Amino acid sequence: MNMKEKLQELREEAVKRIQNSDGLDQLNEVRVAYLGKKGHLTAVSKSMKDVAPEDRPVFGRLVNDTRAHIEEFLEEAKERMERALREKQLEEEVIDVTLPAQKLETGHRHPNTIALEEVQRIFIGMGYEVVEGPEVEYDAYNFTKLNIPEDHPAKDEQDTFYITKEILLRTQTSSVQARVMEQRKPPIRVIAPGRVFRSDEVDATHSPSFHQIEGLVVDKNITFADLKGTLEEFAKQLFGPETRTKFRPHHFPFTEPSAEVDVSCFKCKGSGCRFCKGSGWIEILGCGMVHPHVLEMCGVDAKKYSGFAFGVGLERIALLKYEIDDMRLLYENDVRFLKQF
Ligand code: 2NL
Repeated sequence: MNMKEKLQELREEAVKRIQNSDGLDQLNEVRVAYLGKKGHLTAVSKSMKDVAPEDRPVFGRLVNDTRAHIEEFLEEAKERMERALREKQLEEEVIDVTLPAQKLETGHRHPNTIALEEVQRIFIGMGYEVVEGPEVEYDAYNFTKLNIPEDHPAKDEQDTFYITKEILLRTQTSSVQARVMEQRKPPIRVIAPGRVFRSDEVDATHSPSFHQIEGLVVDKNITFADLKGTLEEFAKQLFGPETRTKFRPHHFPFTEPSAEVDVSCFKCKGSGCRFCKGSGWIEILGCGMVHPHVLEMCGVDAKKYSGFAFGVGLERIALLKYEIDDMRLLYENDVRFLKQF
């Protein structure tokens, strides 16, 4: 067989194998077998030395033509296979835009949060600042500086979560206000919202962990009239403009005089209903003029300054405002419940 016939044969063989190739890997095998360093065509071109010098240009051209022809076929086959692969992929990855979308489950603000934001809005509007403090607190800030003596029943281990003799989970956010009085000079106008802890059994109106918002004003010439006007305005903004308030004398160790505040029932307007248990009044908070001894223990000159303070239960406000009859519902965080407010 002469060289020309040999090349012709190689070329036909290669084309046949290209046409029979199944996939890019097989195609590459053909390329290596014919065009590779140890391939058939390379072997043929190495036999150039056996060709008569005058025939070498013709032979050389023939080898190059054969190589080009095989390369062209390979390239064509490669493109065809890649196109087929892409088409198959596109077909498999079709997105049905008419399918219903996956629903995004969003949460809902907790009734406590809604009530807190409402109370904050009211007091910020009256020029108050919102302050926070630690939930793990010194006995000194939680009790001693607030005029709660060693033998006071509130300090009983039955009621309070002690960590050590001096450190406990705060039972009221007054501890934050005691810290504020120590750190700042009057005028002071703050509310302190936060979580408090008491060793209480869980029932419809009690929980070992709940939330309080306490307020404190200290300045020159602060009187009970300021306290009364402030809390009346608060009640009107929270429960509606026709709300009336009633201050009943009470006792707290940290205030003197002290009072509890009732608001006229916002359901029956005071005529008596199931909601206010027939009395026409609903108790909402405790308050009083800061005891001079408390001012002094917190570093405030009681001869120069006076102040008032108050405390409300956040859960109590949320239960009343949204007419929820069991506090435990507030802690279950069932989104079907939360979404109602
Ligand atoms: C309630 C009502 C109250 C205060 C909290 C307070 C804070 C300081 C000084 C004086 Cl730093 N008083 N807070 C005053 C009156 C009532 O809470 O029902 N508490 C059990």
